[in-house]
Amino acid sequence: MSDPAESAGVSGSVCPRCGVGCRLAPGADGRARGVAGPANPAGRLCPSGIAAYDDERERLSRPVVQCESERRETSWAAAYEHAVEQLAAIEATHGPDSLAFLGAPRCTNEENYLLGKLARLVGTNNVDNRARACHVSMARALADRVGWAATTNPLSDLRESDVILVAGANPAARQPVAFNGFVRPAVADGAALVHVDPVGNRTTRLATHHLAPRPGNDALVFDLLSAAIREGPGGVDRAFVSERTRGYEAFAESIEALDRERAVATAGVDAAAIETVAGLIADADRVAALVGTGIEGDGGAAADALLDLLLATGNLGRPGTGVYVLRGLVNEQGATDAGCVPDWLPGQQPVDDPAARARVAEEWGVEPPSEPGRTAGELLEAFGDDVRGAVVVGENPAVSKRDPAWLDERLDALDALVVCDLVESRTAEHADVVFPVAAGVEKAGTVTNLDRHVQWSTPTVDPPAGVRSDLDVLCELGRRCVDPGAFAYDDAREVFAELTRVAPTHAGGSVEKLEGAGRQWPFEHDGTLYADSFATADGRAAFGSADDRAPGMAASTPEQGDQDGLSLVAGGRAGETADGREDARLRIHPEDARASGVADADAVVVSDGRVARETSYEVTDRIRRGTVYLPAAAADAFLRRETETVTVAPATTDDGGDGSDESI
Ligand SMILES: Nc1nc2c(c(=O)[nH]1)N[C@H]1C(S)=C(S)[C@@H](COP(=O)(O)OP(=O)(O)OC[C@H]3O[C@@H](n4cnc5c(=O)[nH]c(N)nc54)[C@H](O)[C@@H]3O)O[C@H]1N2
Ligand SMILES: Nc1nc2c(c(=O)[nH]1)N[C@H]1C(S)=C(S)[C@@H](COP(=O)(O)OP(=O)(O)OC[C@H]3O[C@@H](n4cnc5c(=O)[nH]c(N)nc54)[C@H](O)[C@@H]3O)O[C@H]1N2
Ligand code: SF4
Ligand SMILES: [Mo]
Repeated sequence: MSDPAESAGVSGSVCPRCGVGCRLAPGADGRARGVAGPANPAGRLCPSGIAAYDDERERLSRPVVQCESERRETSWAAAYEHAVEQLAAIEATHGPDSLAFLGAPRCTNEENYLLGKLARLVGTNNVDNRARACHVSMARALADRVGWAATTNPLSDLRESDVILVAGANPAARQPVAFNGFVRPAVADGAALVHVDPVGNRTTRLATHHLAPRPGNDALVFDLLSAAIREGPGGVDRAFVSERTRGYEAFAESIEALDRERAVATAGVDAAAIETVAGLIADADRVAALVGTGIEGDGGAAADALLDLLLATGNLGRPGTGVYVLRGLVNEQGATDAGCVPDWLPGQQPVDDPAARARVAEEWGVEPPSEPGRTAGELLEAFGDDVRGAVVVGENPAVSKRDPAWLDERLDALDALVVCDLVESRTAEHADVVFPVAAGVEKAGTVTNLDRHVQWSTPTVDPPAGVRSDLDVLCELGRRCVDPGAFAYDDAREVFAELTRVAPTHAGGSVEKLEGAGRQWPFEHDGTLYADSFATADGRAAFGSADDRAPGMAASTPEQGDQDGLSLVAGGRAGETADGREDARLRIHPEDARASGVADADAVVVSDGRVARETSYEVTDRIRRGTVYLPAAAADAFLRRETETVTVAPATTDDGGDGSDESI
């Protein structure tokens, strides 16, 4: 495959390990070395990126099919035939909506685009990707109220911020190159760093202020800040509010009506600390917010309240302001932009928008279905019921906070499961056909990082003999399932060119124009979004209302969490220790440790009454009282059961202590 960007002087792959999008290439010792790019202008990498080429897992090199009870390797031709036969039979009997297409935050924009196109040409909008599980409420709040479901500003704008607010995230550990390259220098230059998180972590170490609310109460914190700012002089940006927004009066009334004393008690925050941070924001010229997965648990209230706070203070549309969605996976942003979602066509255009449908129809030759499809979660629930077949590309739904036995059952209930993966993943084990594919650093294409930079990634190592790219597999499935002409592409560049014609966000782009530094979409106005107007129907940003967020407060009495047990907060990812450095220790406040009688124990047992788990522990006053923290790997057993509170007790020495789940 020709590599058009090579001639434009672009080198290196985009790091496949997280959404920061650093560029890298193999170094002399086989480890990765950094190549300067928009996210790592100094060519830096974090330890995870340096290990980007070390994958110890055994790669698949030949397609695998399951026929009756026999599982065997086979030729590509036979595997395609088997997959297409099965999918076609399901479609013929049960209709296109009986199929699900799950992609691909680890794949390129072109691959995500093709997966969406395949689903829609088959006749269904049942296409979704994992990003929904990570940052959906912040992304959707941005889409609904200011225009685009994406980070508003370039990372480089953070150098101009006076206050950086980090909520529900640990970028010092999770997006380290972005944190060290853009947040740290801003703080060194005098910016205040406010960390809103019930648990102190590596990010808190650099913070100038730490607000540690009771989990799930960020909306109250942001509304309390808005209330305090409204009271003081000069905090509300009247000119911005009147020229650029709508709905301020109703928002102001709802803030006026907030029972602040009760809100402070419910959120469990210090009223004086709220006043201090409100003063900082009111006095600052430029405030930016960085948000992670920790604010996603309250149904979107925190995302809404944060946007209201930023809008009231005029902190959108200028360098140094805005919202950064700390996307987790390499192409989580791009999977959404390329249309791998059930309700949007490429370019974040609603599936029922006539103009978008016409644009797509002109390229595809047919109109996509107009009813939004089902989300990944809804599709999984329906596996074996009215969803009979699935194509899964670059994700592994069997790895999830859900009960693994339930997921195994759902996957087995399908009539056909087709999987593209590098390895025999837990999901691939259930598949009827597995296509072995190339990894991110082994293939060409574009990916979009957490600040909307679209970069061309060149292959920097050879894939194992015998594997193909997801792009090749999706083109072949498209040619066989739908229409040879609609999937006749020579390479990723041709697919990208089509994406630029279909998606308004990508209009005017070309691989050549991405050059070394990439480009932020919308390509026609890259840089800071909303400088002149918001991407809404009337060009104004919409305020929400604190009234819509009040039910949370009514439902809980202030001290409830503390009396019923300790609130469990989890972080990090399953399968690894929290930030690659810490072990799976429970963290607990000294007062809670004393009250639980564990101050001198060697280890503790964490229990929700039905499941118990033994861990080591750390007593620390950087976590709020009444809350305990467990890394995801250890917390999964509880999270799967939606446990919110746990008790902690000293471990007795004779109960095995192997750290495995035990029912009690
Ligand atoms: N229990 C538990 N579940 C979790 C989490 C947790 O902490 N605990 N975290 C959640 C979060 S934040 C996320 S983002 C998700 C992640 O969820 P997933 O992304 O679904 O999970 P993984 O198993 O990490 O990766 C998916 C698969 O993609 C394959 N892959 C990698 N690159 C490519 C490629 O280029 N092409 C193809 N076809 N395949 C590729 C990998 O081999 C792997 O099998 O998990 C969520 N689920
Ligand atoms: N090294 C490494 N880096 C990664 C990944 C990885 O696997 N390894 N995965 C990537 C992926 S897929 C993702 S999604 C990102 C995740 O990146 P983050 O979203 O930063 O993930 P966590 O480290 O789990 O941090 C979540 C934080 O939210 C806090 N929290 C929990 N509940 C609440 C609450 O109610 N309110 C507030 N304010 N905070 C709360 C937790 O205490 C925790 O500190 O990381 C990405 N980066
Ligand atoms: S910060 Fe993310 S993209 Fe950059 S090197 Fe580390 S893992 Fe890779
Ligand atoms: Mo994630």
